[in-house]
Formats: sequence, C-alpha cells, structure tokens
Amino acid sequence: MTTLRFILGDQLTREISSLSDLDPATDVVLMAEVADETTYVGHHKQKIAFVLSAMRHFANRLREEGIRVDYVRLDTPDNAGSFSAEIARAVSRHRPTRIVVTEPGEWRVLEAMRGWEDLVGVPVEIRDDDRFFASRARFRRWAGHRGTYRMEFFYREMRRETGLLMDGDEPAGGQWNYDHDNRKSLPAGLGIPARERFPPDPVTAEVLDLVRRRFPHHFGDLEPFGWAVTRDNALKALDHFVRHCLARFGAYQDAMAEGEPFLFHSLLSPYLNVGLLTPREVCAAAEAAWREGRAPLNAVEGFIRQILGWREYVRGIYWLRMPDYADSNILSAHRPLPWFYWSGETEMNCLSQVIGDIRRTGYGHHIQRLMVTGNFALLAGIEPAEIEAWYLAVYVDAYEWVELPNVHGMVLFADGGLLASKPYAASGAYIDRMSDYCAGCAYRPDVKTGEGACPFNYLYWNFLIENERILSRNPRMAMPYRTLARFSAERRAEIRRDAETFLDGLEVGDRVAT
Ligand code: FAD
Ligand code: DLZ
Ligand code: SF4
Repeated sequence: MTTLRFILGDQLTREISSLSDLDPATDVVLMAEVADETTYVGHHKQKIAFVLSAMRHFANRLREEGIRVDYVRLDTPDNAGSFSAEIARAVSRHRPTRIVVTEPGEWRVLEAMRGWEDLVGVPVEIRDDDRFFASRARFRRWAGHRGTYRMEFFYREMRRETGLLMDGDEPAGGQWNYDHDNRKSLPAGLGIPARERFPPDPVTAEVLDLVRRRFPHHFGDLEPFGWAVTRDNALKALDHFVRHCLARFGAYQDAMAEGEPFLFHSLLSPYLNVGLLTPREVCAAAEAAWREGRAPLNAVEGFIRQILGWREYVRGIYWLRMPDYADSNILSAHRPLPWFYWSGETEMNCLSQVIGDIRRTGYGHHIQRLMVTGNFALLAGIEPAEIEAWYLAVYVDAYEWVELPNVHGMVLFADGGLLASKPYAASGAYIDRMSDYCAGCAYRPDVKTGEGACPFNYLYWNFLIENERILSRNPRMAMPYRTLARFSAERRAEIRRDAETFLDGLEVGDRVAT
C-alpha cells in the first residue's frame, strides 16, 4: 500500500500538508527537476540554482530521517521534462495505490495536477497549502461580493484572527498602521549592515556547474551566489535580519541608494516562497523583537504587514481571479518591452542601477520594483504580458501567484483598480526624493521638458493626458488632473512631443524576443 507523495520545488517544508501522514515504512517521496519548470520563463540563473540546490538539500534531509526519496535530476538521461510525465514514470516504478500532493502556487500547474488521476489511473489527493495564514477558501469568504478589495481591511481581519501584534482586541500600540513614521529618505552617513551570504557547499557547487552548462543564455550573473539553500542557513538569515536590520526596516523601506540594493530589507522572500522559512515563524520572530524592546513598533508592524497583509492578500487575489486575471488591459497598453530592461543600457541612471542590481543579485526591493521599473512600464504603456514575463524571469523570488497581482494590479493598473485605488504613477521628483540616483544621471529631475529633462517628468503628464478619459473619473486622481487642466495648449503639445520622440526612440530596433 504505497502512497506516492510529490513535493514541488517551492514546497520544501517538512510540515507541508502532503507529508503530514507520511509512513516511512511504505511511502515514497517524489521530487523532480524538470525542463518545463526551468524554462517556462527564462529565469535568472541564480533562481534556477537556488531552487535546484534547495531541492537537493531538502531531499537529503528527508533521507536522513529514513524517508525513501525518489529524486529525478535534470541531467538524468530519461528525464521526461514535465511534472505530468514524471508522475507517470514514477507510477510505473512504484505502483502506488494513491498520490498525495499539496496544491501548487501557480494556476498552470494546478490545471496539470487536475488531469493526473485520468493520466495515471491512480487516485490523486490535492491538499490545501496550509503554510499560508489564509486558505484560498478563507480569502474567498472575505472577498465575498465586494467590487474592490482593499488590503488594509483584509490585514486587520488577519491581525485579529492570528493575534499577531494584538493586545487583547486592540492593535498593539493603539493603531493598526504606523506608516506615518516610515517612508523616509536615507540620511547621509547612515551605516548599512553587511549582509550574511552563504558560500556554496559541494551540492550547490554541482548545481552551479549544471546551470552554467545548461542555461548560459538566461538573464543574470550566476556568481557570486550567496543565497541560503538549507533551512538552517535560512534561519540564520532570519536571525541576522532581526538583529541587524529590522529596527530600521520601517523608516527606510522606501529609500533607494546607488550600490546598496539591500538596505534594511529582509531578503527573505526566496526562502518564504520555497518553504525554507514559514510566514508564521518570520512574523513571530519580528513580533518577539518588538515585545523584547529590540525593534520599534513602526518597523515591526510595517514588516509584519508585508507578510500577513500584502503577501496573503495578493495570493488571495490571484486564486480568486485566475485564470482570467491576466487578460484585462484597461489602459490599452501595447508598447513592446524596451531592450534596456534586459541589458540595463540606458542613460536613465535609476533604471540602469536597478537593472544592474537585479542582474548581479537576482534581487530588487519593493520600491525599486514598483516605482522605478514598474513606474516606467506604466508611464510608457508597456504591454502587460511582456512586462509580466520580465518580472517573472528576473528575480530569485518570482512566482506567478505573487508576481502577477503585483505587476498587473499594483504596477500597471491593468485590472482597472481591483487592487490599487489609483495608479502608482510618479514623476522624476519622487525618485529624486527617495534615492541618490539622479545625482549620477544624464537627465535632470527638475527639468520638465526639452533639453536634459528627466523622461519620467514628461512621460508622467503624457500618461495622464493619454488616459484622461478613464483616470480623470477617479477621485484620487483629482489633484493631478486639476493641475493638468491649468496647462496651456503649448505646454501640453510640448509634453506630447517630448514623450513621442522619446518613446519612438525606444522602439527602434530595441525589442527583445525572449
Ligand atoms: P521585505 O521588504 O523585507 O518584506 C518582507 C516580506 O514581505 C517579503 O519577503 C515578502 O514575502 C513580503 N512582501 C513584501 N511586499 C510584498 C508584496 N507587495 N506582495 C507580496 N509579498 C510582499 N514578491 C515575491 O516574493 N515574488 C515576486 O515575484 C514579486 N514580484 C513583485 C513585483 C512587483 C512589481 C512588486 C511591486 C512587488 C513584487 N513582490 C514580489 C513583492 C516584494 O517586492 C518582494 O516580496 C520583496 O521586495 C522581497 O524582498 P524582501 O524579502 O527583502 O522583502
Ligand atoms: C522554479 C522552479 C524551477 C526553476 N525548477 C523546478 C524543478 O525543476 N522542479 C520543481 O519541482 N520545481 C521547480 N521550480 C518551482 C516550480 O516552478 C513551482 O513549484 C511551480 O511553479 C508551482 O508554484
Ligand atoms: Fe531617473 Fe530621471 Fe533621476 Fe535620471 S533624473 S535618475 S531618469 S528619475
């Protein structure tokens, strides 16, 4: 009576629901490195290395417990290349009486999973992924028949439900949100803590070699590779963040600095997303730091909100709205993705720095994603599918369930405001205020049009002009539209002309086929 338990590359948690009733005497755990998953987008080289090495380490950990693991490597000659084909091969090897899996993170994989019972003729049980605070059904109950879904209200319910940062029925400190103490720019001379990185062990070295050989044309530098690939090291990374960065996380979470991609951010998303850490233990560690007086409440609340609020909320939206979520394009954006998103070769220093950081590290923090690469894509009217594929490819932490709502909803407003109450459009002044990028730029943030003007400036007003019919009805856009109404016809024409010349320049031969 063998049960075959299939663990995917982002399910590397010993307590995952598919292993909960495992019997080592009879059961087999299947893990498979497959070509489909390594190439369905052109992942950053460090992402492939991170996932495969973490998978191999997890398999070894299960074996050390006496669990039988059938591990299919990418370079195994008869590797069939997809989850479905590998399940079929494993069924013929082990003749199980049933298959148990935990629901996957992505729609396309769930669709495949739903076909496995017919494919292999063995019952398949798909269990909830209870690593999340809110199950898909719980989120659907919250969403109910609302027309729009505001994260803040969902977050408060989650605080009450989990008891995180609660004093009885009241939020700790008396407020739900301390953002008025956050969002500061970086003061000169503030020390940035060096980050704990983890040198590759022999298992990782072997995977790095595989990635070097198999994926030379994928985006990004493979080395230096310093991600944790085991739970023990991911726990060390969590401890390092709590001790050295958390206290300043809140104040400087929106700041950006040349040559400092990490600042006070946690760098924990890759570990949370593959299961080396759980959201519960990360939030608990942050709360303990506040209760023990090691970090202020504005920082800890801001950090917990990202995980208990935003992370759960975007996952809820993804499963609520898929498979159609990606189809909308309310602002009719159809411009192809400019080549500089891959090469980093642009005179706009903010974009060139952020893309360079991603290339080297596979990382970008939230404001870089939203207000630099995202803001440009919004203002330039990049086709949603093209920029979504880019976001899914370039980060070590990228998975569609978290990438898509952030890009389609937050960045592009392509869903017409389901997630965000207004587009996060900003001119160069925002980037200048929150970063030091402008000092080293060929353009000037204080010049609005004409010679040397920052492209974000005229693209911002051009975006408002182009989308006036849809966006001027939004009450939260009333102020910029009042300002726009005061522009002379000549000024509008100048903005349109500068934007057109700039955007046409991008398109000439600047396309990338991925
Ligand atoms: P921190 O700043 O330290 O935040 C702590 C944790 O909060 C993160 O590890 C993450 O788990 C969670 N978090 C923070 N913001 C968000 C958010 N908006 N949505 C969901 N979780 C959040 N995150 C991913 O994990 N994968 C993605 O593919 C991804 N794509 C994004 C695309 C865009 C356009 C934007 C604006 C955001 C995206 N995010 C994504 C969310 C966020 O930018 C990253 O989670 C964060 O930058 C990871 O770095 P960190 O661990 O240092 O985060
Ligand atoms: C991201 C990824 C990569 C690069 N490779 C594999 C793999 O070879 N085998 C595997 O089980 N998982 C991999 N993953 C993670 C999957 O893409 C992820 O499990 C699905 O997208 C579902 O979220
Ligand atoms: Fe970016 Fe404009 Fe500043 Fe240059 S001037 S770094 S393009 S915001």
